[in-house]
Amino acid sequence: MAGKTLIHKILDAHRVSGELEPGAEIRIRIDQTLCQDATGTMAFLQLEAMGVDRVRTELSVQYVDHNMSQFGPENQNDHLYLQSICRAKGVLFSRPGNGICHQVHLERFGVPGKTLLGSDSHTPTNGGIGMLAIGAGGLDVAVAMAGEPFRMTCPRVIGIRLLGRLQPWVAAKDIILKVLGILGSKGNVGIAVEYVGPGVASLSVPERSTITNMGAELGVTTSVFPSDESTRRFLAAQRREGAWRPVAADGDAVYDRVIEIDLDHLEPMVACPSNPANVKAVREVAGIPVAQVAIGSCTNSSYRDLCLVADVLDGRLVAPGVSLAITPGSRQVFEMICRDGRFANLVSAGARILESGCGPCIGQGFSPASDSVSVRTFNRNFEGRTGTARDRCYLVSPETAVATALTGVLTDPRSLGIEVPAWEMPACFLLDDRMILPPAANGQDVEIVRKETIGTPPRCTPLPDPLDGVVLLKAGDRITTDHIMPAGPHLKYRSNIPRYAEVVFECFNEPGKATFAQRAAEVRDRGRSGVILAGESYGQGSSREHAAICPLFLGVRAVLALGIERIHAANLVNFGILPLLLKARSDYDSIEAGDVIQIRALRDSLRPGADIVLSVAKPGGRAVELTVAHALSAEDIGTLLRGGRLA
Ligand code: MIC
Ligand code: SF4
Repeated sequence: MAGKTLIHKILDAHRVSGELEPGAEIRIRIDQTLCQDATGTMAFLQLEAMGVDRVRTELSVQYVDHNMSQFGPENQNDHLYLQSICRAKGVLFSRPGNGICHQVHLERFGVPGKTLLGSDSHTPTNGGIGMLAIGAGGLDVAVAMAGEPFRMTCPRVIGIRLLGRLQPWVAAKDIILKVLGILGSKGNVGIAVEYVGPGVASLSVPERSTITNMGAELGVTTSVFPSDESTRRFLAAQRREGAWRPVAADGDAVYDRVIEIDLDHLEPMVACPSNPANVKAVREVAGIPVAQVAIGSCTNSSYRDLCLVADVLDGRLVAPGVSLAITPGSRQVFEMICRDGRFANLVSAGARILESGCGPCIGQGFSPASDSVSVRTFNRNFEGRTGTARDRCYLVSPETAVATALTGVLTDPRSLGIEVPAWEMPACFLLDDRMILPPAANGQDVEIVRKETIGTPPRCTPLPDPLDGVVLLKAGDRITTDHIMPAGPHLKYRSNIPRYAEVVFECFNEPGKATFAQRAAEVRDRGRSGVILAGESYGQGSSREHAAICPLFLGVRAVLALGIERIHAANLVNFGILPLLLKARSDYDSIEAGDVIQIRALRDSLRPGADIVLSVAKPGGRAVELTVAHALSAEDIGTLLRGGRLA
């Protein structure tokens, strides 16, 4: 029998049911969970609704990193609710200021060979330490906290074989950008990625985590590095050597596909507007004038990254046309650059230091000027995510970002003509876990702080049968969850569904016309369902389940698309929205907004693996039949018919 990939080995060790066959449905035990505040409030409201007294995982951590701008009371109302509910339910609470969930988890909690489920799509960051880390909707994480296994499709595994060694000024970010250029950001559902080969050893854990972090943009289930000597060194420097153990694929593991990347010949790469897979070599687009540079996010704000940036800026000044912002990934990173003097170099060079959190990555400030170029070390450059409409955002490594900040134009750092600063992993990071609060020994007596902006989880109603729906919107390809449910200034309404639902598909609203939300509510109030029509790769990006909850609140009960991304498809099922797959582009072309969709005898026709027939009618016209597919299991179908998982 052929050997196993590392991913299949960890899955096998955690398998509760199902066959370890790519494509098969399996259930796995979840050792650890993480939540962040923007998804966590709803996850804990759901945990409460399930009547769970105490979480049953080995470790669950709640972070506060997203909603920290605090315009109005909503953000801190969420923080206080989370702090109290974590105390009651047995969850560690990482206070605001302690850093970005993925970075802090890597530093303080990640364990090679264990499973981690997180209510954030970049949870696979901890794959850099050899964990099987998966992003999911908040409800799935709440169910895992309750001790239930996680249901998933056993993935096919692609092996990325790294050869050689990164050359000066070429970074881990360039590796993942290269992979994104090869695999693209759509159509990778049911796949996971594993890094192998002689080039792996030379990469430190922070570098590996940059790569696994941005695996989320491939749309794959997860990305994993083996745990080796470099992992041991990182854990030892975090004074967690006891958590280390070697994990790796079998020597004769068979991969679904192997992609080789020769690090010796890799060059600085850039993802051009407005998709992370729109990748070119920096040299091909160098010279574009840049108005702002942002360095940070869970992709690139480790101590290693900020040391490099500070050392390059030492004694220099940011170009006059550029505003440079830096968000340290964690309090550990922030405090270390303060104490080693690098903070002063950054300030003296004119950098604007923001607090340790997501910040500009999720449109919480630092939006670029109109018609200007923003260069960021982040992971997503979806249109408008910066908070500026029709933005032009380029994603690069910290090396390219700092070179650009100095010259004022997009710059290949090799052309700076200076030597790349040397860096070594410290023997010991600065350790101080006082900002991580333990839960109460007895949760019963904890008073839950529930201010007026904390709402309730959505109400579940069975899927209507027959389903009689109106196509509310014909959207194109690659609709992201940022298109469906914008963040930026609206992020603070995550605990208030009626208010947040007002901005569903806001980017498609036209001045002077009824908004999507108004049209949907009108159809809902006439007793009909809403239907969304979309092209390929619907629901890319964030794990936010609000991209299902808020449309549901507006009466949406079906999505018809050429393809739906993994986390979003699961969220749709969890909240009772039927995800249907069109068979051909010509089917997509034949349907328009305003058409009426009907499925008779829905309950009888929804069967695993069986197509279903819809009727589509133009307003006032004759109905034609259309056959569509779905990827629903028997359990999904039961969940949908009942009206979602909470039901
Ligand atoms: C993101 O990067 O888009 C987010 C904000 O972290 C999301 C989670 C959310 O929408 O709250 C994600 O990646 O899942
Ligand atoms: Fe935060 Fe950005 Fe990372 Fe999402 S991608 S967790 S918003 S830093």
